[in-house]
Order: sequence, then C-alpha cells, then structure tokens
Amino acid sequence: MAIEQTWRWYGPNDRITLEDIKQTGATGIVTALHHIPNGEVWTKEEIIIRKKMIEDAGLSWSVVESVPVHEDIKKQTGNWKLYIKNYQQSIINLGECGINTICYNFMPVLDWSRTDLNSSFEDGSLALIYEQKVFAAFDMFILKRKGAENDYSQKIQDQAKAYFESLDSEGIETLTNTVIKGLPGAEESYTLEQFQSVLDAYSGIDNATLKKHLEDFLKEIIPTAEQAGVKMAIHPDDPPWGLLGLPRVVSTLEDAKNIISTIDSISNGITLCTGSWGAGYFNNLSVMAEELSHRINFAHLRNVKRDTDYNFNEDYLFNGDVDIYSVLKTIVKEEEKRKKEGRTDCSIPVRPDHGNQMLGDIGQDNNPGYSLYGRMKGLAEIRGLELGIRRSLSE
Ligand code: DNO
Repeated sequence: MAIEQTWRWYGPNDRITLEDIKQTGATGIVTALHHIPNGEVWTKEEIIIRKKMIEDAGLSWSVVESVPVHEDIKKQTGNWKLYIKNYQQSIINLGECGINTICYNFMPVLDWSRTDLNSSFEDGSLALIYEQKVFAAFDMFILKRKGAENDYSQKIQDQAKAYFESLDSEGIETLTNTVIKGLPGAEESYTLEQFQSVLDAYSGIDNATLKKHLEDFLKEIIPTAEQAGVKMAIHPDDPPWGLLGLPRVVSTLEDAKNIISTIDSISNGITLCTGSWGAGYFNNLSVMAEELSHRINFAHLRNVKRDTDYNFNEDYLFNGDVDIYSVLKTIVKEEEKRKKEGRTDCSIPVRPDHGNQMLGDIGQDNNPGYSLYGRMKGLAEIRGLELGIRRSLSE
C-alpha cells in the first residue's frame, strides 16, 4: 500500500519527456488532451492514442487534469446544456478507457494567477509569487476596471500606485501577459480588450449564482461519473479569493463541504491542493485535509508562505505555512481506512505541484511551475515523508 506517485505532463510538446519522468520515480501520469477545444467531446480514439503513448513508456495515465468546464456552463449561457452533454460523454469515454480520476475546476475566466513567474529565490532558483499590490496595479491602472479600488485596502491601493509608477512599458507588458495570457492548464488566453468583455459577461453573476451553477453542473455530471466508475476531483480556486470582481466558490472549507454534500458520492470528490488553498491565511490545511479526507480523490502537494495582505510566494515543501507532514499523514491514514473498508481504489494519486526552476531548468522553455528539478525534489521529499509516516504508524 502506498500513495500513487504522479507527475503532470503537458503531452507530446512538453520538453520533459515520458522517459525523463520515469527517472523521477513517478509511476502515474497526470495529463489532458490540451489540443481538444474546450467544450468538445474527448473521443475514445483520442484518449486511446494518448493512453498508449503513456503505457508504451512504461507508465500509466492515472489522472486527467483537467477536463475543462466551458465558460458557458459556469454562466449558464449559450450552449451550456450541450456542453454539459459533451462533458458527460467525455466522462463516459474516459471511464471506458480505464481512466478513472478527473480533476477539474470551476474558476471563472482565470484559472490560476500569479504576478511574477520568475521571482529570484534566496538560493538562486526562481519561484512563482503573487503580490497583491502588483495585481492591484494591473487591475486599477492597466485594465482600469471600474470600481476596482473598492476591492483593495487603502494600504494596497497606495502601494499599487507607487508600483505602477515604477513600471516602464516593458514592465507593463510583462505584467499584463502574466495575468491575462493564461498559465498552463488555463484553456483561454486574451487580449486586454477581450479580457474586459469576458469579465463584463460575469457582471450579473455573484458567488451565490455561481454556486448554484456549480450545483446544477454536479447534479448532471456526478451520476454519470458514478455509472462510468469515474471519480471527479474539483480543484480549489488559486488563489482562494475573488479576483477582478469575479465570483469564486471553491475557496474555503465551507465551500468544499457544500460541494461534497450536494451529492454524497465517492465520485463527487476534491483535489486537495495544499498550495492553492494554503495561499489564504484563513485556510488551515491540516483541518481541511482531516475534514475532507473521505472525499480526497487526488492531491497536489506544495507549500506557500503567505500573509494577511493576500501576498504569497511558493516555497519548498517543508518551508511554508502549510504543515505538509500532517496533511500527508491524513492522506496515508485515509488510504488505510479505504483498504479496511475493502475498497480497491484505496491508493490516492499524489503529485508534486509546482517546483522552483533550478539547476538545469534555468533558461529552458519551462511551463511556469512545471520545470523538472524543482518538482523532482518535491517528489523525492514526498516519497521520503510517506515512508517515514508509514513506518512510524506501523511501529
Ligand atoms: C496550476 C494548476 C491548475 C489546475 C487546474 C485544475 O498549477 O493547479 O492549472 O491544474 O486549475 O483544473
């Protein structure tokens, strides 16, 4: 019995090959068919081609991350009913191909967000960070969103102004691209004008409405997933608070509890992403892992240092504000519990989430957050920690 050590792979265009991944010690691949446009059905043919590629390298396709949820489903506009049907069909097709865990998120417009993808870390590596004043500078002075200032404290507004004034045109462009071009995993990328109109389309949708839309979506897809033998795993908001006036409904323990109680089923689970939820000073990941353990279908382990002004930087696994030891211990115990219950799906897939760019990563064409050495270090630490936890539990 052990966690399933997995690795996110961006498909054949990823500079980190399946052969490389084998040497990290991961056995499971986490990937998606990024070439299929958002909203369309993932056909069995396409799934099988990708699956075979992975298996030919001696690995298995453990988790899909992600089958993206079309914006129309989140807004309940346009073809949303058709997109839900297509989503159900993709779930069925994946299940029939033996791929049983699907990660997805319900974040409007932006998937994850950072303000600097190459921030110098104290040891010479490069980390991903989010600074509220920088984000506010984009929001108030580049995007010039109406009423943006109301979302920031006076202190952050003042810092944002000073920061914006310090930027040259190149700095403005870099920041704009960082925020709106979409980080890997995000399916959309916009120009500034398109971006504003996409935000406007959410003007009538507050948290309560988005929550209702998520519940409607769950009521449609979870029964399908159950029948297909597939476990869904909703990913937290990253960061876990509203951005740019957009609603967000997967940010806290209460949000997660609402989701899993909408339909009580092992198919209606979560991705325990310690870094995403951990970026919020109000989230205690040790408590969240405990309370949600029975519905953890997938886990992303990474750490962050955060403060109460909504700033955070990604950090090494044992350095930040999340107690990774207690989280992993909860996961290990949950696996043991599932085993005792006679479940055959007791091994929970876990992957190192982002890693700093370091050593031979520097200067390479890296998917932000997904370079080689930082993640390999993370996986090695997870592996060692798991061994220690299991030994100490059995002594
Ligand atoms: C970033 C990721 C996200 C995540 C998706 C899941 O590294 O955590 O892109 O994969 O939001 O749907």
